[in-house]
Amino acid sequence: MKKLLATAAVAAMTFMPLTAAADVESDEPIIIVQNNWTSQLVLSYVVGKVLENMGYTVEYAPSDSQLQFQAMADNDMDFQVEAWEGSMKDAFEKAVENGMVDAGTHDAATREEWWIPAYVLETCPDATDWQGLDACAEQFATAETKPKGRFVGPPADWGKNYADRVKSLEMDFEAINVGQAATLWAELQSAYDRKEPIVLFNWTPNFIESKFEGVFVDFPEPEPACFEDASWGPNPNATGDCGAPHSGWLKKAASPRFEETWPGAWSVVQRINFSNAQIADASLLVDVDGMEPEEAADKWMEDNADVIAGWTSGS
Ligand code: TMO
Repeated sequence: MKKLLATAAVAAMTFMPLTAAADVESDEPIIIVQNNWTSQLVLSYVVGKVLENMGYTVEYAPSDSQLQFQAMADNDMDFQVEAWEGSMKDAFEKAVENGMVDAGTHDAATREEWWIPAYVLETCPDATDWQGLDACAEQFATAETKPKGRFVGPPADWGKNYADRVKSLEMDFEAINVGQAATLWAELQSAYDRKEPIVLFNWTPNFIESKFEGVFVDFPEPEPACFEDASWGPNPNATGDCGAPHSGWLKKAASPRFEETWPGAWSVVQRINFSNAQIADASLLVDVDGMEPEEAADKWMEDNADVIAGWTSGS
């Protein structure tokens, strides 16, 4: 019986990934941060599974997209795979000053901004620009907001207060935040089906671009002066009269203890580098194909085996 078990163990090991090894530097769990949008959840599992296949112990911890950075600076959490410039720049940079590690920038170019379906341009032709959109604000009014237009805003923990931007730009809109991402897409689907005007928070890369035709609304590009100097921007009397970057960064973040505690894992996470298509695919598997995030991670890993081999080789 003992011999049989030993044989089975050897056989099982033969089929384990080449990188599997019991001799990792530490068995202490690497705590991977999870947020509340789809690509982040899927890709967190991808990173976790890759590290587990190498023999590391991984735990997942949900966190607020703003508070997570200080938690990493404090070594309470260890890794975040998707930090977005448009919504997280300030919290990210503040945490770096406090010891959090900037673990590198992905190739992906990102945008997080007000977005309209293409049919909106039939009734509001200049809505690709914030002033053109504002001129048609009443088309977007609901019983709750009329005569102002409704901007369907993101969950409050995604960092930006769009009510402030509306005020700074003196727009005829009211920002109504949803509680979770799924509500954004439900609102979009229901408006889309009836071709009703809607303007909502959206981002790229995301599954939306493969399912709905639409465009981002251009606001003034942000510069530090927008938030410090009232005279900057379209409203000479207010700060915050600008939008999110039209092409923003996407970064990884890590705890200061990461590199010294798990050097092998560190060299892998440093090599992780997502393209726009890879991130959009991760969200598509869940939001269009209906998979659970963890199941989607397995499928993503299957589809991107060569990408993962690139991260793990040389470690
Ligand atoms: C942080 N997000 C990608 C949802 O804008």
